[in-house]
Order: sequence, then structure tokens, then C-alpha cells
Amino acid sequence: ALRGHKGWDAQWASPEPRKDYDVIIIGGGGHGLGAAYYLAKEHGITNIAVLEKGWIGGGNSGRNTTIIRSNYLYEESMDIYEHSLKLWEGLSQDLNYNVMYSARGVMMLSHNVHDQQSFKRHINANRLYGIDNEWLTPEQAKAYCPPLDISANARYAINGAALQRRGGTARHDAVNWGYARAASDRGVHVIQNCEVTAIRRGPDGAVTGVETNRGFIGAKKIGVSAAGHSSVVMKMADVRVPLASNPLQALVSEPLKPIFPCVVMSNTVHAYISQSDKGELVIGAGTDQYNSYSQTGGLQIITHTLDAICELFPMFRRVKMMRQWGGITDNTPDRSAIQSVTPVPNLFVNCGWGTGGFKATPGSAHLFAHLIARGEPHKLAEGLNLERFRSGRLIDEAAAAAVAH
Ligand code: FAD
Ligand code: PYC
Repeated sequence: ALRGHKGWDAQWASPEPRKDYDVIIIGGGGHGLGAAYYLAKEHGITNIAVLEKGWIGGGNSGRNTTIIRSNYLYEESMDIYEHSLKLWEGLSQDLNYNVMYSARGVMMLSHNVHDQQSFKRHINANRLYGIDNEWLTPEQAKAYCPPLDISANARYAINGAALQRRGGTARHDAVNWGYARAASDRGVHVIQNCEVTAIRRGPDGAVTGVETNRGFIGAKKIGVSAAGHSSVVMKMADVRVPLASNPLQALVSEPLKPIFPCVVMSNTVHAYISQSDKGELVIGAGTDQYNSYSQTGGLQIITHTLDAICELFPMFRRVKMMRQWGGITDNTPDRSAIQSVTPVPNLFVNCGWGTGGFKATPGSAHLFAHLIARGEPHKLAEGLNLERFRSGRLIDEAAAAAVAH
């Protein structure tokens, strides 16, 4: 800004689209950009375009509250989220871009016997699988997070908490920019303001390319990673995916001096909070219940969330809120993602990450690249197939999603 925004080097190239590519990825969020990066880096495929209808990070990848953890219940989920967590730990070095991953710990508050039983079940499952997660008494929770009110007469009294110490946060914009730059450096075309309006198929049914607001672009393979618009994009190829799109809202406070040392989530009272390195309290809500493609949301939802935050942390009652926004989350019936081949040859889909896909970004991108390159899923993502909605082999992670739906 001191240079008047002049003389800055672009971090990634902005080329004109080629006539055709080996791979087109629809959606320039962290998942799509990351998949392009790993396709180039690990599979030697560089003739790739990532087509983004808006700007890089304008979707959920730039709108989330950046919570990272791997404390899910079922093996299919633990596999991919833990794979992701391990990639987070080395991501800044891998991309040569500081994504500000901070393992400050994610603490989930338990308010009743049901919460306690559910968290202990998760803790036991995680530990048996080699993933860290531990039970804290209210006093231990307060020692870990001093602003927490643990008095017995609190409106939302707590009876303990689950803590994953390796969980934490990262800087979401840096993740998007880091993947965009690293992919571009390897020859990937990152094309913004390029909306896909149709998916074209040949006589054998296989994809041949996409129509966009910049004309037809050919492709041998297409990966869809369009989050809240995944069902809209998949419909372009006549594939129905079991998704409901709902807004999810977040807001940030005025900047404060460092006061909040970790991440705290309370699913029961619909609130989660951490403090960014700029000092803002980063607060999020449960999903708005209606289906919508609007990146806003209802005032009553965040009002309720702020009530809950003020009950849990009375010291924040006089803090001013600065900005609020929403993102469109794509939610599956079992609250687990879909990363799958589809009935259309050479069309692959990565969606359904719903309220919880930021933490999955590196892991999902890495495994989606494998799926696109090989045409079959990596063993860590096998369970996330579309077929499970036909067979009934669902992966119910409603509790671990930890955001009220
Ligand atoms: P996106 O970043 O949304 O990327 C998809 C892109 O596709 C968009 O940029 C969109 O413009 C583009 N697109 C759509 N249609 C087209 C088209 N026709 N042509 C071209 N491009 C198209 N997850 C966590 O793990 N932890 C959290 O703390 C957390 N907090 C959240 C808080 C909020 C308020 C929200 C909204 C989400 C939160 N999430 C969280 C969820 C997480 O943000 C998402 O699951 C994740 O970012 C999805 O990444 P993505 O790359 O798939 O999607
Ligand atoms: O999945 O951990 C999560 C999350 C936190 C806030 C929104 N999603």
C-alpha cells in the first residue's frame, strides 16, 4: 500500500485460455488449485487449467474460520483428515509460502452428558487409530483457555472438553495464493473470471470440454471442485449429487491484543472462536437452515452465536464486531465428503465438504489429483465414493462435523 499498489509483481500468471487442456478443474478454491498443483508436481501433468468464475479465494476457501483438526469418528474420515493434517505440518515449506499453520490446539466444549459420551467415543476412536485427542476437566479446559467461564452457574456450563493439541488454524488466503503460485510456476493456467456454463460430451458419453463465458475450452478430463455450486455444475453433465447448499456465516471483531490462545468450538451452543494473528476474534455460527446460493445469511443466526460467545467468554461482551459474511456450504446427508468417479467417463467430482473442508484442503487436493491422474481413487479416499448413497454404506460424521446443521 505504501507503494500505492504500483510495481507489485503478480504472484501467478494470468494467461489467455488455450484451445484445449489435458485436465480442466472447475473451481479455483483451495481444493481445485491444490489438485492442479499436485497433478503437476506428483503426476507430471502440467497442461491444466483451473477455471474460476470469480476470483481466487472468493469462495469458501477465503471465507472460512480456518479451523484445522482430524478428530473425526470413522476410519474413512480419520484417514483423509489426518493425511491432510500431516500435509499442513509441512505445507509452508512445500509451497515456499507461509500459510501460517499454527497448531494452537482445538478444544471442543462439552455441556451435557450426551456431549461427554460423544466426545469420549471420538477420543477413544482417535487414540486407537493413532490420532491425538484427550479429555479435559473443566479446570484443565480453563487452564488451557483462561478466558473461558467454567462457573457452575454459567448459562452454558461445561462439564469438560475434548482437546486435539495438533489442531489449530492457518491463513486461508495464503493457502489459496500459495497453491495458485506454486501451480502456476509448474505451468498450470489459473484463469479467473471464467465461468463454466456447460459440460460437453462426445458420442461415447465421455467429456470433451466446457463452455465458458470466454468460449469453448476442450479437455480430456474434468475435475469438478465447485463447493456450494457443485450440484449446479454436475447437473451440466446430467449427474445428480446428493447435496444441499446452505449459507454458513462468520464474523470478525475489532483487533485486540493477544488474549485467546487456542481454538474453542461448542456445537451445542452453535459457536466457535479463535484469534487471528491480526488480533481479530474470528467467530462462526451454525448453518442457516434454508437452502440458498447467497453469500450472506440471516441476522438472527449470528446474533444467537454472539449471545453464546458472550456467555462462554463474558470478557468479550463489549468487543465490537467489524465484518460479517457468509459462504455457501455443500452438505451431504451423512456430512462426509464425496470424492469420486462419476457415471460420465473422465468426469471426476470432489464436493460435499460442507462446513468442514478447509482443514481437508491439502489432503483432499492431494488425493483428488491421484483420482484424476489414475482414474481410480487413492486408498485413503476410497470410502468417499458416490456409490455409498446407493448402497447405504454411509459415513455418519454429523457429530464430528461440530457445526450445527
Ligand atoms: P471454494 O473455495 O468455495 O471453491 C469453489 C470455487 O468454485 C469457488 O471459488 C466458486 O466461485 C467456483 N465455481 C463455482 N461454480 C463455478 C463455475 N460454474 N465455473 C467456475 N467456477 C465456479 N472448514 C473447516 O475445515 N474449518 C473451518 O473453520 C471452516 N469454517 C467455515 C466457515 C464459513 C463461514 C464457511 C462458509 C465455510 C467454512 N468451512 C470450514 C468450510 C470450508 O470453507 C470449505 O469446505 C472449503 O473451503 C471448500 O473449499 P473448496 O476449494 O472446495 O471451495
Ligand atoms: O469443520 O472444524 C470445522 C469447522 C469449524 C468451523 C466451521 N467448520
